[in-house]
Amino acid sequence: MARFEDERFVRGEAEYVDDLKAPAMLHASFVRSMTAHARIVSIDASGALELEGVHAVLTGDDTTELDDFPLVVRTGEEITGEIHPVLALEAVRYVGQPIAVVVADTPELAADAAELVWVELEELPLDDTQVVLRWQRANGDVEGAFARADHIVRSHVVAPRLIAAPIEPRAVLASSDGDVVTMWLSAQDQHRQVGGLSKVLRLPKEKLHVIVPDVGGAFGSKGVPQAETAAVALAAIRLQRAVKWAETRTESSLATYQGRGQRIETELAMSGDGEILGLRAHVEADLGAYLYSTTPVAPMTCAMLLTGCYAIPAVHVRVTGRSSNKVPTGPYRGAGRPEAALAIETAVDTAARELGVDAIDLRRRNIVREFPYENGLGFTYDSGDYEGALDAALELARDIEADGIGVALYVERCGPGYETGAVLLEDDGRVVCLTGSSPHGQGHETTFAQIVADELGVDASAVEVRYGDSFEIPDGTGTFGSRSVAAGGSALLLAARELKENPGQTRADVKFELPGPVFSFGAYVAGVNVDRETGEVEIVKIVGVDDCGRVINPLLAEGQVVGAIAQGVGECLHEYVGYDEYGTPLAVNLYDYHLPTSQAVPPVVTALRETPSPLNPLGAKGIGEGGSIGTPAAVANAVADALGFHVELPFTPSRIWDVLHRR
Ligand code: MCN
Repeated sequence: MARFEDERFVRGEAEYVDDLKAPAMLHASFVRSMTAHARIVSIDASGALELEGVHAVLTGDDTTELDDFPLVVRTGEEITGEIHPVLALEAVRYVGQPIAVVVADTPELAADAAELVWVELEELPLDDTQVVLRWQRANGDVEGAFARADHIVRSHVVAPRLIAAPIEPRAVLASSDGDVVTMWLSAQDQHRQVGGLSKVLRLPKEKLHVIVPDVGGAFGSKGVPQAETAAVALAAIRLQRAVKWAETRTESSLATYQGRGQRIETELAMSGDGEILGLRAHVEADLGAYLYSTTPVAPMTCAMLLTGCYAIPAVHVRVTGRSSNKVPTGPYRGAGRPEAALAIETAVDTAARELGVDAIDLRRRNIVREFPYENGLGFTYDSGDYEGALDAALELARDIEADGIGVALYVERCGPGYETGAVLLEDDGRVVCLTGSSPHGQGHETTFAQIVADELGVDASAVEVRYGDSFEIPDGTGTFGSRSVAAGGSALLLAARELKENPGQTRADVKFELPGPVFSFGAYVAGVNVDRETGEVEIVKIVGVDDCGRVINPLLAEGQVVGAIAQGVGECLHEYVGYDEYGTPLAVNLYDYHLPTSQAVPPVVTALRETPSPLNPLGAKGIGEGGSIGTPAAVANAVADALGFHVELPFTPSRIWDVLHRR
């Protein structure tokens, strides 16, 4: 079934935040730091305020009454980093950090006035890197495994910082009627925005109304509130006028939290016949200048998934997160899972090469076959058929002819947590669903309608799916971690079931809690040709076999896989944010930062397999991230197969050429 929502999108009838207008609306523009580290000596806004039509310039001094953004802290984490300030107080610590917000009659005037705000900065040398996050976990007899090992295989991988680059950058419209603050946000969902902003603004949740209209993509980057969102809300409260801010592409590149930024070292203790006896690993993450709520999440998720699809009895992993004079990192499609797959799959291929055994055989020798399986790092894999996925991928990849062929397995954590769902039977025969999970490209309106329609035995077109309004749907979790179908879909299924079983009842509300995360998985194969004269890597073909339990909509699920593979291709071939010695980012727009075009994306062959999850009534797991997890690991192994050694991502011509010439 094709997506219902697409008609609205292709006709240009979608309503994004920047399409919205409020009475007497003003516009905001930010004054940002042009240096990576400096002390703020003085800020003179008089020139800006003299312009007719400029209503206010707010600086750090106006934010002293605000609270901090909340922080997500997991068991055992030691976090000491500084929370991101709404507007810089005494210092700036990365290029792009918001210093002041100018509010004016038009966006153009606000931008012009922002240039008249005179900020005197005393430049400072880059900060010494500080450890701001520490975590470790050990399981089994690690010392013994390494003492017994016939070979110790060492490898490392780098996952460079990435820009999420959704088609629609961030956007905020805030207004206040003196009692309730209403905010329309381009965000992944309303609940985490309400949670974060109500704390920062010190507002009770019932005084903060968040509405998420149509959203043009996020890829993880609009999950939690960021400084600009709070600053625009503050301006609206101060002025008692509606204020809108729509981010430019350059701001999106500079100041939206970035993804990845990890380096992972692994050591495998191997027996002579190819058994993995133990794993030691160290995840080092560049977290940036400050912490946003979810900044520590990706390196933690990476660490806990480092055993991948393999039964490794003894494991010791450590996480060290460091500060830097860069914009903070945060979740980006995969959020730790691609890094983990890249690390363990590189390690396994390196082991095969060093031991002189076949890399597929080595995988089969160590693959997890019994479920549920506890991976020793705190995760229990609910169900799986890893070898079945591997066999299917190899079968589909048989015709690949290329200089190098790489294989990768992945396991993905989806969820856990709860989601809300309500189903209402209207007098006119329509069925209305309310879900706490709000889409930004995934196609919830179609998928959730299908789930409810199937259960009630009505046509899916009779089902309306509503989401994104914190007053209409006050409780919920949101869209991230490929959790929406497993958690939100299950809530709606159970609500529909309740209505079906109770004639006369017209509304059912369900809060469904996943008893634990569900673990999707897959097997990827990539073929690459490497031009040794130019260093150019051409991806010939990618095969992706993904298993997300029961599939609700194969067309949409496949769309998720293909989109995520394209994103993975970008990560492999061109995407990274470099910084110069002064901490200046070298990619600030889509001319410098190369997203994959249709020319870079090779033929993709996908197949969906279904191993149901026992943890929810749909038997579903997530598919939103799989392609971005399997692709970099498979392509990295293909490049290594072609060259005979591993190279760090991204495989740009200059890097490959350089490596070949140095060798
Ligand atoms: N689906 C299905 N059967 C399943 C699981 C999923 O048919 N068992 C289909 C459904 O159509 C569902 C879609 O796949 O709408 C995604 O569902 P799910 O895997 O539950 O993931 P979420 O809806 O929670 O989406 C989050 C995920 C993440 S984490 C990122 S990042 C991401 C992604 O989705 N960002 C995206 N996909 C994106 N797609 C678009 N277009 N834009 C983004 O920003």
